[in-house]
Amino acid sequence: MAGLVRVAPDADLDEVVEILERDGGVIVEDFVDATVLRGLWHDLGPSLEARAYGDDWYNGTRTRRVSSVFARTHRLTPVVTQPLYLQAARRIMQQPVPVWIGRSRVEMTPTIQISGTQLIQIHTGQGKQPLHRDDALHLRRHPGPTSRVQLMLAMSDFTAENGGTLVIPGSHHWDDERPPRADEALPTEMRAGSGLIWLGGVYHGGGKNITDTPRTGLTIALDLGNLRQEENQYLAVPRESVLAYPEEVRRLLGYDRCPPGLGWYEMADQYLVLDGGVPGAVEAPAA
Ligand SMILES: O=C(O)CCC(=O)C(=O)O
Repeated sequence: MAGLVRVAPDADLDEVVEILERDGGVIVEDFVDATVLRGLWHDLGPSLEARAYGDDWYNGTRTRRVSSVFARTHRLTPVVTQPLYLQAARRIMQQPVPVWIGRSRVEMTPTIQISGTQLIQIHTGQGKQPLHRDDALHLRRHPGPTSRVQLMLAMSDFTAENGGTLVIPGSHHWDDERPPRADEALPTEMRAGSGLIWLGGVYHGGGKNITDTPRTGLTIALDLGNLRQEENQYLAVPRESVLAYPEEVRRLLGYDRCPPGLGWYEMADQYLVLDGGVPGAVEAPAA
């Protein structure tokens, strides 16, 4: 089976969407530049160093994981808004849905949102993670519409030997009766700064690290806005960290109303909470 296609960061969006829909994944070389990568290591490296290994077979007992990533660094705008990632996610997931309101037929387009975020550092001796589909979180049936488009940014080089993410290209087309086999999965090999984008229905998993250096990746999932976030961003990212990001990212963090009307607060768009407050919002009763 052929490995995933590699594209340049300025590749044509139509072409990338076509590859993603066909193969379920794509590797974007030089997804971010060296300055962005250095900044991320500066902010996030210490949290990884301080973190103990996981203690279960799924998350790995020689793997360090750190979440709440948008609270730990304010340098993620160029990552989550990288045009091939964000625009491909929008094109694939933001499909209009027809809705009747009385005798009017209205097309409603869902939002998308940041769902799970994690730094994943696979150390020497970590074995393969079981292959899985991340949209299992949404209890999706397959094949079917995509509810997640995910990124793995290589914070260090990814190789076949150090645990580069294992992916089964095309497996998002399989039905729910076909289990993944280890010999169908291919390792993702990419330089630090490159990114793997894949669809939620694709079987994948962390690889085995038989080298003497860790492999570090930063993963961000974009999900349909009408689903529950995997990681609760309202708890994970304090208001001051949300405000450190531009409007587009704030909305992606969950401060956006998904049509026709999910997530409102005091019957208003929840974004107003960040933008001067919501008129008439409840105040705590006096003690
Ligand atoms: O670390 C990786 O390469 C993939 C990890 C993964 O798929 C997971 O933890 O669910």
